[in-house]
Amino acid sequence: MIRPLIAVLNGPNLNMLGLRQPEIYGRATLDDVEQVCIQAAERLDVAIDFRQTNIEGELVSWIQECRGRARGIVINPAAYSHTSIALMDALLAVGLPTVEVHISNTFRRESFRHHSYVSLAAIGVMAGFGVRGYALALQAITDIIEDEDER
Ligand code: CA2
Repeated sequence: MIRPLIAVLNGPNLNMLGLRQPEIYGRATLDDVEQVCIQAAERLDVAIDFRQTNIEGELVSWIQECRGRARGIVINPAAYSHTSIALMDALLAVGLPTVEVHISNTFRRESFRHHSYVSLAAIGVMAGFGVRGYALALQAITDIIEDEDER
């Protein structure tokens, strides 16, 4: 059996994780986040394609490339969550089950972080669980893929 592919996409400044602001984002680096995802994927028997970019258009292209290739998307759009209609439109266009992840609890922070355009295209949001939110999101997407395959 071919393992279903889940894209794990990360937005701007997440390459700085672990280097600054540990009181908000913890001490894990982006490499550590990738390891969390690799271990979760092995446990769940899915494949992942883990990426990070600081460029909004690159995220849009990566989301579009998921069409016909991936079964689901886990995305931490970082600050683009709060600004990007383009990301929301791309996710709605591909129509894949999507879980939005935020390492911090955005609802306990500044009010401009309380709104996410991306949430309008997501099945659900994991916010505030630290980097383990990525593993929880992969679990949720895998459950959804299994439900789709049983239908
Ligand atoms: O909590 C999250 O995962 C966020 O998506 C992180 C974004 C922020 O804009 C969102 O509101 C919530 C920030 C990305 C990481 O930025 C860093 C900045 C300095 C040091 C380390 C990371």
